[in-house]
Amino acid sequence: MTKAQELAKIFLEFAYWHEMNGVAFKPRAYEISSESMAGLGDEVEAAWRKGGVKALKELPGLGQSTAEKVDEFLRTGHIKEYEQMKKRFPVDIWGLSRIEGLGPKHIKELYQHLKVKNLSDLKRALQSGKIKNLPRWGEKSQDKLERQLKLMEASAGRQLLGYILPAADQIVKALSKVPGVMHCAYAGSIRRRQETIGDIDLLATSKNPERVMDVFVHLPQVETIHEKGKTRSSVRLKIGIDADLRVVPDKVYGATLQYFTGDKKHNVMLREYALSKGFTLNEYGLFTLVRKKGKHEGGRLIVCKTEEEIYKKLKMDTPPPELRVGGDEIEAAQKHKLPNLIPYGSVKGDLQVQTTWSDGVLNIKEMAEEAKKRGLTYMAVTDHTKSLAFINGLNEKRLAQQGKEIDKLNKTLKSFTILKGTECDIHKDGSLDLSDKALAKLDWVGISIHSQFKLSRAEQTKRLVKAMSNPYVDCVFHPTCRLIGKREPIDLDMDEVLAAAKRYNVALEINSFPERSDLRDVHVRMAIKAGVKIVINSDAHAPEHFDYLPLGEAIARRGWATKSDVLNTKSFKELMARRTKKR
Ligand code: DGT
Ligand code: CA
Ligand code: CA
Ligand code: ZN
Repeated sequence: MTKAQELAKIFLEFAYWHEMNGVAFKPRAYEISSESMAGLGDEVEAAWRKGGVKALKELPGLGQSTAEKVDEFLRTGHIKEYEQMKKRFPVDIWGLSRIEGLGPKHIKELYQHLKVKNLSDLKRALQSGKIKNLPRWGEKSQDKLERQLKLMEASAGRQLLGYILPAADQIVKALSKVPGVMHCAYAGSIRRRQETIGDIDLLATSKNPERVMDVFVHLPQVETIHEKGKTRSSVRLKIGIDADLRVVPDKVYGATLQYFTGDKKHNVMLREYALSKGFTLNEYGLFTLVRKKGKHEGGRLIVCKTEEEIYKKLKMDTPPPELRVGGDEIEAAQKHKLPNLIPYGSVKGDLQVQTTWSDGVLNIKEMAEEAKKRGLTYMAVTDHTKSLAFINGLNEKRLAQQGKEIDKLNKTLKSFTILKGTECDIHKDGSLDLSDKALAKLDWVGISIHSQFKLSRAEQTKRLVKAMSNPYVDCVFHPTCRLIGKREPIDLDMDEVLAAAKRYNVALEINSFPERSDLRDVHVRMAIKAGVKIVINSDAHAPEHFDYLPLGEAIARRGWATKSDVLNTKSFKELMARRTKKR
């Protein structure tokens, strides 16, 4: 764990601890500090080095007492108050809290009654069937806990793209600087921007491979060395994932990059196709096929320094890595019918942003400034609504007050526009959490489900379609409500949802938040075929979350989306002009 990650863990444990003890306000404040530490990463220590407690207090999500704790931790490696808490309650709150639905009260009860301190104790308690006999728990809670634990374990060992990509970028940057290195890149599932990553596959070309290997295994990100060789090394990174590096001669770089980018199915299909064209393709390169005694064998190497040269030799276009899944991309590449994918950096405005009006860490003005700093030209403020009382969701009155604040801000901001929006909660019966009158005054209405995830497919679909039929709705946020490793998607008839989206002119969101990644790539492709527009949002609750937008663009690309399929690639004016909704 990095120091920032450790602080994120400590603050979350404090939040749970205070919640268990019925302390008011502190839990949420600590939770915000925790999220902020995780988001800021190395910036925390950098700020502290520059200006101590005072500089820490300037960071989003930190106050006097939390800033002092960060200072104590960075100075001494410990926090006294935390250690005292751990003595009184020696439970791995962090580990247990990763199970969706297991809140502070549950963790406390499991410890008090069954001495559950960590995940393996919990598994044992589940197997013994003791949990269902606890007061207020019962069969249903026990089943639910079992399901959630399985879901978490299924994703164990794989990590979210959003957390791995920055580390991979850093490593490629560091290795590219090593003298003698000509090319360096990551391949594998990261290059294809898959939603989760098993391991990091790195490639480099160099006249001096040993020097590259030396630098690689001694990078500050490395925890342990599994293996160090002349052309291949493998390490474990501190962020809990393995990374492999292969160093190859420059003349086979194209072939090696192609091979290790995969995916496996794409490679198998491509090799079959190559054979039919009189070539053989493997990780060492593209070779002409020669016939010896009736058998095919690899012959002369065809030098391909780039991937494009390989695909070109095979008389096809190069599918962007995001499309390489072993589906119809190879046929499309042969027919020169690959889509012109939406370029990274195309999103001009973020249409889902939370502020301190509900559960965000910055106020409207600060979020707008942060968005602008990142090159965006507009954003919609979409705080939650009153059904979500525990995070201070807005009622009609507060929404109107917020609108006035936004009007004032818009007068002062230059070349940036704030839209008055909402993330309006959808009730069980498909009605919305705000009155039509309130919705009519907004520029941007997003709706989303935050409860009743287990309804049958028919009921859930009916609920969402009814909500979409409200004339003021612009977009469905995180449509399937999935949380990777934590919550299964809700059961929807996607064809029916898409037909309704088309009928009511409602866009569907790609939520770029790493654990959401919702819609998924396959849904995006279905949506585009159905003529439904897509919106790519960060769902920012803190400024650094704006940096997730390229992850959403990656999902759009994996779903074959072009720029014109995505509404918020348009300027603010074009976006407003295109909307047909009456206001
Ligand atoms: P991951 O690591 O599970 O997230 O997924 P990948 O796709 O990065 O898979 P990985 O690391 O096992 O292998 C990297 C690439 O190497 C893979 O995408 C394609 C290529 N590759 C690995 N094994 C084979 C194989 O048996 N046959 C072929 N054709 N390609 C392979
Ligand atoms: Ca991999
Ligand atoms: Ca690998
Ligand atoms: Zn939401």
